[in-house]
Amino acid sequence: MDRGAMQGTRMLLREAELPGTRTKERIARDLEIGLESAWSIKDRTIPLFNRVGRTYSHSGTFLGTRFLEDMRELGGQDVAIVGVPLDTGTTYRAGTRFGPQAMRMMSSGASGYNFELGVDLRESLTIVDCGDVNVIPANLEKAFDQIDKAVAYVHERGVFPVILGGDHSIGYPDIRGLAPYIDGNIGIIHFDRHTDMSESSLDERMHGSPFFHATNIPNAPATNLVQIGIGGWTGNRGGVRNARERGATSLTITDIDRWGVDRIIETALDIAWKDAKAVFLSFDIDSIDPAFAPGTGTPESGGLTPREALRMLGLITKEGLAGMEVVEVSPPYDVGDVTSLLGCRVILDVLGTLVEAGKLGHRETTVERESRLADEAAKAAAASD
Ligand SMILES: [Mn+2]
Repeated sequence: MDRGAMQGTRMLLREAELPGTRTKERIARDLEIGLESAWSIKDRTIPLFNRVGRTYSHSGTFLGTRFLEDMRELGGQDVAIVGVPLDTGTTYRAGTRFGPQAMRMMSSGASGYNFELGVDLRESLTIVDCGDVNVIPANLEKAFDQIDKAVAYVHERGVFPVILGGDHSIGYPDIRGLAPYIDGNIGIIHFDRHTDMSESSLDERMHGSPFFHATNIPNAPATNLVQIGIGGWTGNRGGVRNARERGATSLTITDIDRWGVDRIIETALDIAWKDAKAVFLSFDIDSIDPAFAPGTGTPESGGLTPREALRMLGLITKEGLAGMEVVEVSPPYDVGDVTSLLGCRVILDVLGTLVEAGKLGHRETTVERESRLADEAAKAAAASD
């Protein structure tokens, strides 16, 4: 057979004849608006933020907010949604790379208004969705560099980050990106069934390691780390030893049952805020009982109920936060999207509480409301004349 007569041979040659101009232009544009990657990324055509669109376009943006295509425009908004579609830090069941997209999709059912809080997020906050960080799934350290740089950029621009995970390994770069912007110590309030404080798992810094490495950061001491919901049969003794030796605080479900939510959170806040300038919230969805949140990689029975967790979040958030992450939502294991829905609920409740407590965005004061109503009445009167 003549090799040249084969379509395969002809098409190998044809590819070289196809133009690449538009592709080159798109890459150049994406780099400009998606910003330069971290130093460790060898392929310099990969931008820091994924601009291609494939990660969010199937699911829409979080709460239908504006997609901030040009990251140079970040600044002046209240909240930046940042997706981190990573699951190669999992040690058991993967799938959390689909977490950001699933939470964005489930957020589309929310109006932004909450009856119990009396808050309308769309009126009080300017939220932008920054799309996803370009993570490097085959190299967690490079992924951490990307996440750290992306999160640092959001803090540098003075915007409150809401990080959609992703497995819990991202907790380390999320805090590493925040630490330089806090003029003092950072407290961490961490909901989880696991301490996530092993130095490594399977020889790498995986999703069981974020708080070992985060608390090595000089202004994020373990003495300001409070872990809520620890227990069950999937934990790791190395992590427990590190938590003990470093002086982290563990609170169990039994503690919550015995002392009650209000007293437990009072204690948690005292410890997290002791001589600290800011508190970061790390919410692992596996802290919730798998009856309510089955879509996660390392489920552990006997966890928190959503009502307990939401009440605790309300009390914690009232004191203010410097950023938050929701991690370990794993849609392939989910049932009826209930886990993604709960992940969204956690975010919405935190944002609503921050607004209600006057810690973020703008809540209309009584004086402002009266003057707005007077303005509106005057306009209506003028229109009817
Ligand atoms: Mn965790």
